[in-house]
Amino acid sequence: MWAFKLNHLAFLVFILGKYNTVALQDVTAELFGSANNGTVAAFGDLNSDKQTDIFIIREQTELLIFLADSTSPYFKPKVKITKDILPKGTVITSVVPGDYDGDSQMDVLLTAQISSSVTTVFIFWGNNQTLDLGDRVMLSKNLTDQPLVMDFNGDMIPDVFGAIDASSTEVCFLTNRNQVWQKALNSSVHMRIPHSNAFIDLNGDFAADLFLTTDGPMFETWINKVHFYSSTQSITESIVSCSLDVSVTDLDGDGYQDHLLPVCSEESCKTSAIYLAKPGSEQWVSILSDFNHKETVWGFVPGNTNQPLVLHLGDYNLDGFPDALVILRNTSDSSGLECAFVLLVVKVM
Ligand SMILES: *[C@@H]1O[C@H](CO)[C@@H](O)[C@H](O)[C@H]1NC(C)=O
Ligand SMILES: *[C@@H]1O[C@H](CO)[C@@H](O)[C@H](O)[C@H]1NC(C)=O
Ligand SMILES: *[C@@H]1O[C@H](CO)[C@@H](O)[C@H](O)[C@H]1NC(C)=O
Ligand SMILES: *[C@@H]1O[C@H](CO)[C@@H](O)[C@H](O)[C@H]1NC(C)=O
Ligand SMILES: *[C@@H]1O[C@H](CO)[C@@H](O)[C@H](O)[C@H]1NC(C)=O
Ligand SMILES: [Ca+2]
Repeated sequence: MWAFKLNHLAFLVFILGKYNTVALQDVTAELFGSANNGTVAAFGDLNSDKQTDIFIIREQTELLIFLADSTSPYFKPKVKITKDILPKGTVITSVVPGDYDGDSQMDVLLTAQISSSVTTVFIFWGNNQTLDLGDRVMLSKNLTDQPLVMDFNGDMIPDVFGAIDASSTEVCFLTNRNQVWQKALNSSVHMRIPHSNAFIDLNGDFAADLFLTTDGPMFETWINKVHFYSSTQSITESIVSCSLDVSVTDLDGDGYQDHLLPVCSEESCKTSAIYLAKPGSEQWVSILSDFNHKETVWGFVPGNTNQPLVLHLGDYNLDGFPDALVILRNTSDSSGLECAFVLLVVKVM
C-alpha cells in the first residue's frame, strides 16, 4: 500500500528453500529499457493476459502502468493517468489494483492528498482491458490515513476499510459502482498513523482476520467470525524498534498463509532481517538476515511517519510462487541510495 522512492531498480534473485542466498542477477535494463525511474507502487494484471503488470508513480503526480510484453523491454508504459486527469495539486500516495465493482475487470484505486493531510480515494474503472480514464469515482468520505483494501463481507470483491476520524473506522463497498458506507468495528479503535494494518488469518481458521496497529505502540486483532468482527484482543508488546509492515502470503505453496515481517534491529536499520511466522505458530523465525550484495551492505530504509518498512508481495517471475519486493538502502552511503530489490522465491527440490 505504500509508495516509496526509487532511484534505480535492481533485481536480486535468491532462493528461499533452505533460507540461503544462491544467485544474484541484475535484469533491470532488459525489463524496463531506459524508463526505469519512478516509484514502484503496485503489481497486478491490468489487461487480463495473465502477466503481471507494474504500476509506477512518477513525480508523485502521475501513474504509469507498464504492461508486460513478450519482447524486450518486457514492461512497456501503456496506460497513463496524467496530472491533468486529477484535481490540481494532487499528490498520489499509493495505488491498489483490484476489481472493486465486481465486473471481473481490474480497476485501479489511487490514494492521494490534495493540499491537505487527509487521504482522498479515487477509483478508475477498468474497461476493455484498460482503464476508462474519463470514468472515475472519488469516495464521498476522506480517510485519516491509507485505507486497507480487503474483502470485508466475504463476497470476493475487495472493499475499502479505513479510519474516517480519530476513533471510528468505516468500510466502503463498491459493488456495481454504488458507494455504500458502513461502520466497520463496533468499538472505537485509535489507529496509529501511519498504520501497518493487515488482513490475515491470525487464528488458522481459514477466515482472514484484521490485524490493526493502534496508538501505543500496540496491536489489536479482530477475529473474523463468519464475516463478523466481534472479538478483540490487544497485544501490548512492541516487536521491533522500527515501524513494521506485515505482509502475508503462502510462501512455500503449502496452502497456508505465512506472515512476513520486515524488521530493523535499531532505528537506523543498519541490521535488517525478514522474519516469517507459519500459521498457528507464535514464533517468528528469521529467513533472511544477510543483506550483502557485491560487498555492499543493504538495509531497510528506516521507517518514518510517511513510510513504514516496505515489503510488497507478487509473483514477479510467474512461477506460481509469491515473491517479495523490498526497498533497501546502502547502509554505508550517507547520501542514501535506495534500490528496489525483488526477492524471488524459488522452489528447491
Ligand atoms: C524519468 O524518465 C523520464 C523519461 O525518460 C524523464 O522525462 C524524467 O525526467 C525522468 N525523471 C527523473 C526524476 O529522472
Ligand atoms: C476494445 O479494445 C480493442 C483494442 O483496443 C478494440 O479493437 C475494441 O473495439 C474494443 N472493444 C470495445 C467493446 O470497446
Ligand atoms: C476530501 O478532500 C478533498 C481534498 O482536500 C476535498 O476536495 C473534498 O471535499 C473532501 N471530501 C469530503 C467529503 O470532505
Ligand atoms: C460488538 O458486537 C458484538 C456482537 O454483537 C458484541 O458481543 C460486543 O459486545 C460488541 N462490542 C462492543 C464494544 O459494543
Ligand atoms: C555503498 O556505499 C559505499 C560508500 O559510499 C560505496 O563504496 C559503495 O560502492 C556503495 N554501493 C553501491 C552498490 O552503490
Ligand atoms: Ca471492475
